[in-house]
Amino acid sequence: MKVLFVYPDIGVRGGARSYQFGIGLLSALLRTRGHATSLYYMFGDYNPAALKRAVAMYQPGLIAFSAVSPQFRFVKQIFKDLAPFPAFTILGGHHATLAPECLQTIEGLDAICIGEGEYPLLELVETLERGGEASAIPNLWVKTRNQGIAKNATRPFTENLDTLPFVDRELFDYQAIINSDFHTAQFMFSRGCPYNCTFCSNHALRERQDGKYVRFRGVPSCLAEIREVTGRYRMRALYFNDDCFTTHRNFVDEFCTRYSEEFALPFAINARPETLNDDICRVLKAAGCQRLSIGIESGSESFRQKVLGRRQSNERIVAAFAAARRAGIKTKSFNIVGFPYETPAIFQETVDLNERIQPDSVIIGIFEPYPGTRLAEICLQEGFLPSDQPDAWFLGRMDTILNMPAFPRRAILRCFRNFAFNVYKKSAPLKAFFYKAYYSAAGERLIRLLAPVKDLLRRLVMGV
Ligand code: B12
Ligand code: SF4
Repeated sequence: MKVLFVYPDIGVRGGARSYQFGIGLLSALLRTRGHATSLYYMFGDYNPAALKRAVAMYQPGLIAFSAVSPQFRFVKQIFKDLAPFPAFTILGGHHATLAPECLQTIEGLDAICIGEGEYPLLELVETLERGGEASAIPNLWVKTRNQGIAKNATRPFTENLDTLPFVDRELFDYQAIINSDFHTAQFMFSRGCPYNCTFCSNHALRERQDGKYVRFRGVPSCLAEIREVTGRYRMRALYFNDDCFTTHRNFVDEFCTRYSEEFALPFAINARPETLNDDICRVLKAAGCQRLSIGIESGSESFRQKVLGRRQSNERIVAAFAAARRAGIKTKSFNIVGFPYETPAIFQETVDLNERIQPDSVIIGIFEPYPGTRLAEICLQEGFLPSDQPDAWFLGRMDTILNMPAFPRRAILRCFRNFAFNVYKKSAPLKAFFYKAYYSAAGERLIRLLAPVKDLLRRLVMGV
């Protein structure tokens, strides 16, 4: 059967193209079973006419949408503008998994998939191909002829990730993605995260299926994929986009030893502070790790523990950044402003902690309530949200939808715009001014204008 994937990536800050690992895996598995796949990547602006042409030209037997919550409203719009489609339609990804009731809100959408989609999608394709009934496939919610919805239970998480094929990068214009992302190729070697931060989707995803949630691929499989990708595309660096690459020390040791025997490309990873010390940083550096992205999220120890579910002291965070610096690895901190119950005074502690640590670069976003998360529930209970319909909750992490008298919108925006400037204004005024422009109201236009020299700017500001 011919399957057309649709990946909306509309209006996302920065204008870089992105790769979607979920679609990459689904496509790879379908292809190994002899099915044909194609992709309509809706990048930049919303353009339904071009999708209509793509459907007419490709004539798929199945149209498979993938969307995170902030992109769901575009999927809805696509159906308003183009339905009925001449094929069975299904939506998967984080939004369908965490807010499955969304199926009812789209006329013309036939089904949604909850959780990992490889085997549910394969089963759907094979069922449709032989003219069978799709309503009993585990993980799928399917609209029935009598206006009802068949809600099937989920199967367990795929236990051994090595049994899955490598992601299909050919489906996307993968070289263009590398080029637009600082000449970096991205990989994911694991699924799940052992922590339970209340603002992140992980704790909600873990509850959607049974079985082991945190899984890593074996090192030989990771290296084989790197070998294949570096052999096929041009790049200057790699980014291992796992939620926490350093979750298992054994994995890090084995990976680093074998990676450095074979590859010379620098790489970057994400890590939790409590997994970092001098020893692991030395191992990472020796293998080529050039940057560590570490979540601080909030600089207030008590707020982090009580509201965000992150039990770690400020001293542990400071020690993690210091260990990376001693090893010669650049650092980047992730921060959020506008959490429920946050106040300007609590946020000031985030500025203070970053000022003390002086990461090589910082990034900040405005809190968004992702469906199914504890913090989204709290926002609803406390009346911080204007409606209970998630479609309206997302503003690209650059504005807030929350109505909190103790931290009004204008104050949140001010904190967001000035955060990085305040972190660096004493230690690195030039960097501080660059960040001021980057996070200003005109920042998005500036980013696009400076796109041709963004590599140079990144080296100047971040050192990598
Ligand atoms: C890598 C990543 C990115 C990358 C790649 C984008 C992408 N869409 O994958 C980049 C950096 C570009 C990115 C950007 C954004 N991201 Co992001 N990202 C991640 C991350 C770390 C991993 C996702 C991943 O690759 N997982 C592995 C793959 C294999 O799993 P998967 O994508 O979920 O796909 C599986 C299933 O969902 C399902 N499935 C998926 N699609 C479909 C379709 C069909 C038809 C079927 C049947 C099944 C199916 O089957 C797949 C295979 O099992 C997650 C956190 C996490 N650990 O999940 C956040 C996450 C997905 N991102 C998130 C967000 C909010 C964003 C942004 C909106 C942020 C922003 N404002 O800029 C953008 C949106 C970009 C976009 N258009 O999608 C949120 C989404 C929350 C939510 N409820 O929707 C997450 C969960 C992080 C969080 N805060 O909790 N992201
Ligand atoms: S450590 Fe990061 S990825 Fe893991 S649950 Fe917390 S925010 Fe999510």
